[in-house]
Amino acid sequence: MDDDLLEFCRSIPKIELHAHLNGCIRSSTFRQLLSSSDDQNRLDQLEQTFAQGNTHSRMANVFEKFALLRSCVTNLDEIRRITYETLEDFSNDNVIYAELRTRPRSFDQGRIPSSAYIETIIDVIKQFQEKICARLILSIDRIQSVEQATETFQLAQQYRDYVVGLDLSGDPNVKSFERFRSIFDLAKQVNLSTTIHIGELPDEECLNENNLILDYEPTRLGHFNFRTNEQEQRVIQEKIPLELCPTSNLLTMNLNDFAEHHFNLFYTNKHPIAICTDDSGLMDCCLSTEIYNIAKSFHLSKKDLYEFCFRATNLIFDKNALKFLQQKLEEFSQQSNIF
Ligand code: 6MZ
Repeated sequence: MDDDLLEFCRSIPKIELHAHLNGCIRSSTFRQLLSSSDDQNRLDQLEQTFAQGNTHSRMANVFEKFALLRSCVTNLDEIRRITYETLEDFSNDNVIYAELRTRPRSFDQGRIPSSAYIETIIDVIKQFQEKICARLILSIDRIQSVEQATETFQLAQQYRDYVVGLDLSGDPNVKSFERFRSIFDLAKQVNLSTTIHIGELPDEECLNENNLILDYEPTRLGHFNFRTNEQEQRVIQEKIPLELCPTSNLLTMNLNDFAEHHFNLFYTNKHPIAICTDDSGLMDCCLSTEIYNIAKSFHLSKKDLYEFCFRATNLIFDKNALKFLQQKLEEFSQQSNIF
């Protein structure tokens, strides 16, 4: 391991643009929240069998873990804790700006509404504001109804001070972008940025859905693991920014090495890219090492990395934070003598 490069990746001020809040849960916290031994055993089993499968079964495994996680997070205190620990972990890793995404949820059969869920997260974001500038992206889950998704859009409007975007995520087996298209159109009308998970499975239906997503022209795209050459060229020509999550992509795509990751293809085309963690807790990764692994695999120098991180700041949804982030990076470059 190149310690000097790793230290550089740790110390450079970073931005995180693709992090699912509940997926960031520390594994120790996840274990504590699992109440029954049956659930503990199920988690053990899922962890043991993950690596055996192909992309489809790995995805199924990950989504079973998400279902287990969802069932054991049952109140606002737990969400407060997960948000607190997530921001603490990012801030300790020198992440200075983070867009956390989450699907709003109610607890206690609706007695605690989704607005309380969002307010709890915003409370913690405020507590951390001296250490890290955090914003929210609200996620529509592919399995939800149009009514539920409309409620999420309305919540995004209600909390615009902190909510900076709308996301589509969830089990990629469910091809539902078309169903939600009208809501994403509304988002455009009110200048709410959008990011859509695209190309997560190697199948025909997924490739077909990619076209519908590209026709919509979202502000950013997540993953883009599986795509046709035509779709690839379209994204490059239209300069639609990509959120790439190396460890998560490597695991779900079943790649042997970071060197097989599609980062380089887009990087060499000077495409706008952000390196992100996706689910730092569940995937057991952090942003510094994600950046380090990519730098190592594709022979990026410190100067390349600095320029890459600087360019990525242009992709944030809360443009008010741009100046502050770029200043932090400039201060860092002056102190670290990379040029
Ligand atoms: C698609 C993903 C994902 O919303 O409860 N999520 N959706 N692809 C992925 N790549 C592996 N990783 C996470 O965070 C957890 C939820 O984020 C989505 C899933 O719907 C998961 O249940 P929140 O905070």
